[in-house]
Amino acid sequence: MENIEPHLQRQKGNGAVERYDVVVVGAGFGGLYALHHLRGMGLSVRVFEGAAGVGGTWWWNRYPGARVDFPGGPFYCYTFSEELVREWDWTETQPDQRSVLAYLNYVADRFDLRRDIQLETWVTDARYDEATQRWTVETSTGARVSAQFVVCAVGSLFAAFKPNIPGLDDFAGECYHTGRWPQEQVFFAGKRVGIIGTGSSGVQAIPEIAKEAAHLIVFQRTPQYSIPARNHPIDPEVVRQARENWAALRAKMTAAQSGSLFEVPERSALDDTPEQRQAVYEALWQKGGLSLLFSSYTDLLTNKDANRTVADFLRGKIRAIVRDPETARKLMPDYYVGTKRPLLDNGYFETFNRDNVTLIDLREDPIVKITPDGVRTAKGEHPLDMLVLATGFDAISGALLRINPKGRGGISLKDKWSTRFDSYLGVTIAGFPNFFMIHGPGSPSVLFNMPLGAELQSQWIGNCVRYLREHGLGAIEATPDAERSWDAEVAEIANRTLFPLTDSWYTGANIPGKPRQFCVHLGGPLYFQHLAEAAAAGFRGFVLEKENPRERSSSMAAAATQ
Ligand code: NA7
Repeated sequence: MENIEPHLQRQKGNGAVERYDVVVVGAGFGGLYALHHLRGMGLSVRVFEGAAGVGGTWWWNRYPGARVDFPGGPFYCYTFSEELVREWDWTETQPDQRSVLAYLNYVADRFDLRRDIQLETWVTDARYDEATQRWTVETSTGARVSAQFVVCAVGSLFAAFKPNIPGLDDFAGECYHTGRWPQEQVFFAGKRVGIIGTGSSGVQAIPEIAKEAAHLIVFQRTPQYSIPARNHPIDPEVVRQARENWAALRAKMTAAQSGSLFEVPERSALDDTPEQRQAVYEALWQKGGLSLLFSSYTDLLTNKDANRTVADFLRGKIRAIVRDPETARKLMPDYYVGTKRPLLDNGYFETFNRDNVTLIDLREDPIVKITPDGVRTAKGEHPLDMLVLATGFDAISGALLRINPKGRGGISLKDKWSTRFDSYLGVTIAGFPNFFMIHGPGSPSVLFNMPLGAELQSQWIGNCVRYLREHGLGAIEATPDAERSWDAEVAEIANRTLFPLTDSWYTGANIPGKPRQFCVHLGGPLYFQHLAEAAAAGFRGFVLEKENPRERSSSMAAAATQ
């Protein structure tokens, strides 16, 4: 398998230092919009992207079956441009990876973004200099640039996690990680394939691989609930109405808990009789998608008894679909539904009825080691031609830590975040002036409509830069007090839910040795209200420094007039 951390390979170079107002790291949904928005303010912006193309997560995750698992089509895309909404024709309710990547490439061309994006360039280091109030950013190509601001749009699900299973590097067959899927087509036909991992990626990939492979062995550590995606062609009438009412729909999405247009339920699951609940769950199961969790009852994620009702329903579905009772038993999940990333599938449980698919329950039959020929579990050998690692990511904080920026006094992010992933507003970090995150720890990130969330955060960052420029300020930095109370709020909201009770990548439990902390702000619109209020109060919770006169930016006047 190729090195899954190529961005850690440094190259030396001695070129001249170029100066920008802003360096953006990453050219996915977040980075592309940050470039468009900040450049539109008259700022000079340089984007560094390690991949050979734009797209971020959608560039890397090209494994078979990869699809949007949120309400898709015109609702999982940029919202800022009505023209763009009118121009781009989504064809399916759950667009596949190719469609999303094609869309992002269209956006890059449509808004002339490519001229400011440098591809195949990993940011290897970033250091803040207090005297100049600027960051020096180093890259894998040897280019070193200076910028007043750094916007890290590196993605919540970028740092692919390769588990430390004995012998993994000795495997002699083909080996791929779903989050680092090769550009070239991968052929499964006639091959004995093994897949480790049954999260969103595994559950999407397994039915597709099973259709082609001679035999597929699924190595499952934690059984999962999954809901049929029921992907289908988009109703043109839905698209027409969305286009006609875009401003109102955008406002509605922005004000919604998840950033999308789910109907909001009004009843507790415990207000209904078992028969009524069954009817509600069955109707939403037939409809497909996340409505079963988001539009059925108010308290599935806050009340254990309510959650058990939907867990029982979903376990019943597994029993009904999977013909072999022993396989169905192994597939039976037992955590609180929704507290791991909810899964949408296209025939996942049905796949276990195929003759060419075997399920190994690693809780009963753990992996002992990987050999050159396959996987050895406690109960036997499993010869393989190909091994797929669907083992997830060092999520939310992992990609930022791989850059490991050095802030005030040279403090590294690894030191700062050695025990807790503290942030203020999920966008800034005390000790790291003029440094911003899109979808950072402490923001709604993966539990809000991500393109929309990235737009709203980028706009806030733009307002912040404009404020500094208009007031002759050179640096902004969160205070430790503001950070402490922000973290307390994130934890307090999470503790009203069942999320912290489950081991998941939301809590960091999937990465050995990672500090446990629920890193998602679950406030939805409350979060964006906090952002607006902090800005309206003159950037409350921040220390604002006067601009060093020698560092006055050439584009200051342009930015101030926007
Ligand atoms: P996930 O959801 O983190 O899933 C990773 C899976 O890999 C999960 O089933 C893990 O089991 C399993 N895993 C991880 N390490 C091991 C080891 N050492 N042995 C066996 N099994 C292991 O990542 P995904 O890529 O599926 O999902 C991320 C997606 O979320 C993203 O692509 C979006 O679609 C949304 P565990 O549950 O930890 O027991």
